[in-house]
Amino acid sequence: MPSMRLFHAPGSPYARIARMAVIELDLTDRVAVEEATLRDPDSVLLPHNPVGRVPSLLLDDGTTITETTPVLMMLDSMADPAKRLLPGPDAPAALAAYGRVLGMIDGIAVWNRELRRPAHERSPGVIALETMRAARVADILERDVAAGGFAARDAAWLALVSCFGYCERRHTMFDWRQGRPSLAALFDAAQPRPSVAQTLPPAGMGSAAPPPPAGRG
Ligand SMILES: N[C@@H](CCC(=O)N[C@@H](CS)C(=O)NCC(=O)O)C(=O)O
Repeated sequence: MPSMRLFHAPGSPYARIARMAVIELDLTDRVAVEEATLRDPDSVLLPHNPVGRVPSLLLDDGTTITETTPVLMMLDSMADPAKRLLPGPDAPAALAAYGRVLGMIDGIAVWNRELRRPAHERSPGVIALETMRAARVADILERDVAAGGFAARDAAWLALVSCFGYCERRHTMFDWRQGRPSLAALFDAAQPRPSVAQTLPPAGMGSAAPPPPAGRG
C-alpha cells in the first residue's frame, strides 16, 4: 500500500509534472495519486495544505509539500539516484531549461485564466503580454531543441512535455506548433512513453475554450 499521497487535478500542468515524475522514478507503489478539487472550500486538499494548490505531496508523517519543485525534490530523494530528475547547480544549462519552461507554464496559466473570465472582465493588456511571452519563449525552446537540448529525460523534459500537452489540449488558442518543427517533433515522440500517455490532461477548458484547429486535438 502506498504511504504517501500526491494530490493533483487532471488538467493541471504543474501537477502533471509530479505525476509523470512518480512514474519515471518508479514510485507508483509508494505514492498514491489522488484527485483533489480546486478553489473548493470542501476540497480534500485543504486540511493538509492551506495554499490549496496542486501538486501537493502528503508524506506519511503528515507533512505536506506544496509547489512543483519541492515536490520533485522529495520524489527524487525517494528514488534510485541514477534516475533523479532535478538538475543541480553543477548543471546550470539543465537548471536554466527547467526554470525557463516553468516560467512559460506560469505565463500560459495566466493567459488561460484570463480567457476563462467573462468577456467583459478580460484584460486585453494581460492577454497581449502573455501571448507575446509565450511566443517568445516557445521560439527559444524551438532553437534549444533544434540544437539538441531537452535530450535527457529530466525535470526540464517533463515540464516541456507537460507545458505543450496543456497547450495542445487545454489552451488551443496558442498555435504553438506553427513554425516550431523541432519542438513539435520532440513533443510527438514523447507521447507513447508511459509517463506521458498515462497522464494526458482532459481536452477543453470550459465554455470559453476555443475549438482546436482542424486536424488536431
Ligand atoms: N507555483 C505552483 C503553481 C501550482 C498551481 O498554480 N496549480 C494550480 C492548478 S494548475 C492550482 O492548484 N490552482 C488552484 C488555486 O489557485 O486555488 C507550482 O509550481 O506548483
